[in-house]
Amino acid sequence: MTEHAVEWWRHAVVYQIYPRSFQDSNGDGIGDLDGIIQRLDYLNDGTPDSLGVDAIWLSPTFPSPMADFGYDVSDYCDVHPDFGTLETMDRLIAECHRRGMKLLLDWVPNHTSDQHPWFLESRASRNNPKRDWYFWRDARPDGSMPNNWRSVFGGPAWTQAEETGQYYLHSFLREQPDLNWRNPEVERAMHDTLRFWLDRGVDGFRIDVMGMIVKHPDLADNPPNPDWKPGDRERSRYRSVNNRNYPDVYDAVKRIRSVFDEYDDRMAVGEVFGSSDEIAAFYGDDDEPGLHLAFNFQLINEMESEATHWEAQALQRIVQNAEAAMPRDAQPCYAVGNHDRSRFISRHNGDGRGLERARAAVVMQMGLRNTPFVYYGEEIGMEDVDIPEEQLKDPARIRTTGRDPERTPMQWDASPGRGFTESEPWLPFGKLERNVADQVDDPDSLLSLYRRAIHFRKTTPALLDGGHREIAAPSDVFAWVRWAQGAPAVAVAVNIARDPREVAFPGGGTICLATDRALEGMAVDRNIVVPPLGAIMVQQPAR
Ligand code: TEU
Ligand code: CA
Repeated sequence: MTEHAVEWWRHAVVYQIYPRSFQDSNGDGIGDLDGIIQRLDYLNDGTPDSLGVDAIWLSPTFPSPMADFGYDVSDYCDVHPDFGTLETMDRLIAECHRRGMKLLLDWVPNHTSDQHPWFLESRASRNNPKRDWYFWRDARPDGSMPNNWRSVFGGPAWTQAEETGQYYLHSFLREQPDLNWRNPEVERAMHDTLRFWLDRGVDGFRIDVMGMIVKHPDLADNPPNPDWKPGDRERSRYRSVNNRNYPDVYDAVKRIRSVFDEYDDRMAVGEVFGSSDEIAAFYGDDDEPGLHLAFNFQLINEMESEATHWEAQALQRIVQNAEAAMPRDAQPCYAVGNHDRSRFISRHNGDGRGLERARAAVVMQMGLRNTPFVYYGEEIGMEDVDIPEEQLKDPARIRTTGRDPERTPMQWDASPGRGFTESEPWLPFGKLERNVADQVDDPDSLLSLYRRAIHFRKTTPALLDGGHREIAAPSDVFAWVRWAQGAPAVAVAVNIARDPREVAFPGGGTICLATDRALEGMAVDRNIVVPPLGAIMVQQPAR
């Protein structure tokens, strides 16, 4: 135990809001900041009747032409008129703080919008003072693209501009030109955009594609991926060693961290990709800290494959690797859903039992040593919505339908506007029965399980600060124990099988949380049968 208070983000449960889809307050069919303010009591009213989350992360709220729904920023220091004004944001910050909640914004440092004044200047002429703020290159002598990098969204990462005939680099859409972080003026200007919000009282940021901001100094070609075969994703044709997690990126991350350290109690969580070791490196080292938290996407990525679909050995391996790679004092952060990925239930619904797996997943998420993030609507079991072709909005068709299915409006009740809007929503609604009003008073609902799980975590020292140790269990049960000095240990067992499984808890205890509420409060002697696809937590007597 350290003498100083534990940093808030170690104990927090963070709720991700996709602002367009949470609550519309002015009848234009688009969610906005005033709408979020109206719904804060749902998130945390200080009692166990509310969800009980400690912090909110808002996907981008800045002015943007919305080519990538806000991940194309045209002004880092203002609010998009669809969402409100700076004054509304100030009120949202104050309203969060009044309830003891933190507010995180979403910082997009890798690229701006092509409508950002910096880029408009940069593209105007070769000798423009902002020319070097982005990457401009001639075609190769044979007329081909400056290098072989591919856009994450498909196609080459280069587009030719009429003004000068040169190509500019965009790792995502052509409307999202990459900033040149090796230019100190860019770094300074971007650091200042963080200070702008930190000065206003924002508690931190989720940082978009953190690992791509610093590239190979000569933008060298990526080597071919020997495992790639025709039909695989185009972007994996080459190994992204020169534009993703390039070694110099970690120094830039440490300098970003130092901006956060100019303020008290702020937090940076990075969207990073790669192996457990690459993820761990974003936390910095003993000499210099990096990010406070870095997302680990392996629970999503690996569970997407049929072979490891909701599989105990895979879950165990991911957590084992993360625990082993983490630097001292670092806390993992497992992503289980976000605005880029299929909804959890839809990802695990091959046999129609996704909802049961979602119940087990929240017990797992709150039981693991990590800072849990909950994507809005997961707590009521929202699923991917099948959207007719002509209503699709996502320009990045990285899957056949893009990412619209997981971005549909929050369903507050069963009314025609679902309590979300008085008019037409910007994306269609999902299944009528998955809504807050229908679940809020039902003790067996998924929403009630989320509330119990979050509340139990909040009030249980072993879950907040305890270490992680695996325990022996049948091969299709993922089981571990969380333990802290002087506090009762908590053992967790997640049964992946569609049959009951018996698990031994040496020392026994009391079932304190279960996917099946009827089990809660039961004393455990030693062995307990965990229901099919179910999960339980057993609080053991203090040692
Ligand atoms: O995502 C980065 C990213 O690489 C993802 O797009 C991911 O590869 C893909 O969605 C997998 O399905 C971030 C944001 O989360 C995303 O919404 C943005 O579109 C992207 O950056 C560009 O800013
Ligand atoms: Ca609105």
